[in-house]
Parts: sequence; C-alpha cells; structure tokens
Amino acid sequence: MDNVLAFGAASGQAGRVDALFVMIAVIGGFFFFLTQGLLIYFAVKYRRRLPDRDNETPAITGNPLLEFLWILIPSIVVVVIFYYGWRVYTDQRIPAAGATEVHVTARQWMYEIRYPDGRTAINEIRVPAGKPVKFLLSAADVLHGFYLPDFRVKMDMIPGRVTTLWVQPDRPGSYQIFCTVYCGTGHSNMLAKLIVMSPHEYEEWVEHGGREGDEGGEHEPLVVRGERILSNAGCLNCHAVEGKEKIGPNLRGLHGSKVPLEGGKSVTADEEYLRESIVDPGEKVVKGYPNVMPTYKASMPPDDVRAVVEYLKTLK
Ligand code: HEC
Ligand SMILES: [Cu+2]
Repeated sequence: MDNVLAFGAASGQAGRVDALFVMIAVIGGFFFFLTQGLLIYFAVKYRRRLPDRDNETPAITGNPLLEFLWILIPSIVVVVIFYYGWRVYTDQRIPAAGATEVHVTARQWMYEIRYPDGRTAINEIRVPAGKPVKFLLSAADVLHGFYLPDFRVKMDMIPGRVTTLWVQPDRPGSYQIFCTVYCGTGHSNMLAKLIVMSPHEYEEWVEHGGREGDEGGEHEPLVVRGERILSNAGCLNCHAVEGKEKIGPNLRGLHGSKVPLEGGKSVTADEEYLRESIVDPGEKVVKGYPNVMPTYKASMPPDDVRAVVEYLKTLK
C-alpha cells in the first residue's frame, strides 16, 4: 500500500483499515462494472429495430429463483462488509491492555503534550515502538482534531471533554499529526510529530529526563530549545544561518549589529528588536527586503520566542 497512499501503513491496525477499504472498493467496483456493463449490453442488444414486427416484448411474470438470489447474494455481501468493518472498528476503539498513556491538549495553535511522569513537550510526542499507546485528547479553547494518517486514525479534540485514541506503532520513525478541524488563522500551522523510538533509545531518553539530544522537555536549555523551535517553525525556509542568503537576511551576527530599516532609520538589534521581528515583523522592515515574513504572534508562545531570541544571540 505504501505507494498507493500518500502515507504508508505504520501499524497492523492501519493495514487492516486499508484492507477493508480495498475490499469495499473491489466489491463496489465489481458490481459497478457488472450493472453498467449489462445496462449497455442490453441497451444495444434489445434496441428498437425496424421493421418492428418480430420485436414484441415477452410477458415475463416473475422468476422466484432469480429474485431469491438477488436478495440473498447482496445480503451476504453487506453482512460480510458489516462484520469485517465492525471488527476493525472495535479493534480501533478499544485500547490494548497495558497501553502507555499520553495526554494531549490542543489550543490555538499547537499541541501540548503531557506524559504521566510529568514530562511535557510541545508538538512532539515520543513513544517506544512495539507497545500500544493511548492518547487522552482534550482542547483548551475551540474544537481541534488529532489525525495520524499513517495509522489511519482520527479523533476530535473537544473543550471540556476527554476523547481517546490508541495506536500500536510497529517501527521507529517520525509520523505526521494534523489538526483536521478548521480552528482559526493558525490552523494550517498546527502540526505535530509522533516520534516512535526503538525501546532502547526511548529508555535512554526517559532516563535523561526526556531531553537528550535535540529533544523537547521541561529542563532543556533555552538555547537548545530555541534552535529546535527555529528549525521546526519554518524560519530556515527564509533565513540562512550560514552560507548563501535566502529571502530574508542571514541571521548570523545579527545580535548587536546596526540594522538599516526601510524609511531611512536604523536600529540596533537588541533582544527587544529580535523579539519584535518575530511577533511583529512588519513593524520594522529591514532595508532592501520584502515585507513578507509572517507574524508568529499567534503560533509561538512568548516562552518559545524568548528561547529563539536566546539562540539567535549565540549566532556570532
Ligand atoms: C516567508 C519568509 C520568512 C519566514 C518564514 C521567516 N522570516 Fe524572518 N524575515 C523575512 C524577511 C523577508 C525579513 C526582512 C524584512 C523584515 O524585516 O520583515 C525577515 C526579518 C527577520 C528578522 C530581522 C532580521 C534583521 O536583519 O534585522 C529576524 C530576527 C527574523 N526575521 C527572524 C525570523 C524567525 C526567528 C523566524 C521563524 C520563527 C522567521 N524569521 C521566519 C522572512 C521570513
Ligand atoms: Cu486546531
């Protein structure tokens, strides 16, 4: 299925959903071609011909065997579809015993992750491979969605209510999470990742307080966190930190420098200027550059902005 669908099946469960889908599509396709084919065939074979004398319609009054079969066969087919669909559905809804629990709260426009042992993260869920995971979903403001296309599961995130979803990730990898409910202007930025680690790597990560390497977590140094946010927030699509300049100014060496602005003034790039450049980029536009940078006011909480600014200060 990997090449047919944009997201390959990442679990046995997802494979069963695909199989069910293919089964229904094949049955539907079979009957579509059967009925439409017969329609065309009969229309041609029994079309009105001149002279019309030999062409009288026979008076058919009924055929009990045929009627019996066309009730029986479709009934069996839909019962099979129902049974198979019900099996897959219940399997998808009832979490396997011993599932690891992860709490996820959506707000405009991000996912806040809370693990049972108190670790927290933003937009990044880490779990070990080969173990079932149960997500307890809620929302802080408006309706949001939690969609894991690789696992073929999706659930609404509703303010004031906890909904659940579970998956059994088979292999390590990074899987996309989408918000599927239009939740405001930052909706399309509401992206997160489910990172499935090998059990061994996961153990190590937890032992290091969930902040090993480039990972999130509560005690991550600001600079490390800032670098991570910078690379996750799309800044590097427009800004280089080394090498060739992109759409926006190169960010290395910016802190403390004198920046010429559109309109003739100039400004010293202190922390406040850096902060303002992120949350209100149109306020002071750098001379010679287009005013195209999006505002991060809504999508980046002040803490994250602070971390990014701290990181920018290290780019000497
Ligand atoms: C769509 C492209 C784009 C994206 C995405 C973008 N920027 Fe910008 N940025 C620009 C452009 C163009 C400018 C120069 C014009 C201006 O000042 O608005 C700029 C200016 C800046 C400046 C001021 C630079 C200077 O030389 O004074 C900073 C700091 C900055 N961006 C940081 C960021 C950060 C941090 C992110 C990610 C959170 C980001 N930008 C995302 C295009 C972008
Ligand atoms: Cu949302």
